[in-house]
Amino acid sequence: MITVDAEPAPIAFNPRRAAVVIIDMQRDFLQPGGFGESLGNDVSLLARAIEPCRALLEAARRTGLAVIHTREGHRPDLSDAPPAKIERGAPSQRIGDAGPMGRILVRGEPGQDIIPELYPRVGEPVIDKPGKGAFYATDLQAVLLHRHVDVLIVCGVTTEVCVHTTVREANDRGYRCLVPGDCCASYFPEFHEVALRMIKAQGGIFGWVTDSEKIIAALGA
Ligand code: C5J
Repeated sequence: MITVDAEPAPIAFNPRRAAVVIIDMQRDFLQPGGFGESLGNDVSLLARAIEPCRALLEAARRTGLAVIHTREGHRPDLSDAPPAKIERGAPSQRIGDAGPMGRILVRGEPGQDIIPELYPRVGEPVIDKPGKGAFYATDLQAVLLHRHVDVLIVCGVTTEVCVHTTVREANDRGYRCLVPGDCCASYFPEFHEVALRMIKAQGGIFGWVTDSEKIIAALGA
């Protein structure tokens, strides 16, 4: 067992039953010319999460913690992309349109892949998800079940969208979620702050919040 200093309280768990889940650290969200920028966002705001995620990923790999990556994206024929999602907002380019990194948010395109700094290693599951939550229309729950995982360390982007949705989905399924705030980022810094506060409020209504250094220290990495 290890204990991680967190809010609203320290959390103790067996690291053999924990997984680091890295949400959507994709070019489409973090680099110019992708989905994030097409929605009018300053994608440079997400870069702050890369180095803490890299350090945590390295510690997890070194200590044998399970690592799972997710990617938001759709089938090339867009048959799994709800028209309401494609039509939403006033983006300069829509899902499926050709951009400088390939078709926006389409599986198999360079833009939909994970940034090189955090690229998955062989044996680390990559969950392709059509929605914001990593459980919706994916086999994530089966992957966790077969690895006997009951604690999720949830990192990635964006804090209030795909990280939050996944934490909520996981919480309802009985997983304990620990969120290192420095491993998450948002195009809206105020949403990032409030999203973290929402997780740990009311005695940890959705989970626990900490930072990467505290997890790395507890792992003894
Ligand atoms: C968004 C995500 N923000 N990965 N996706 O559309 O948070």
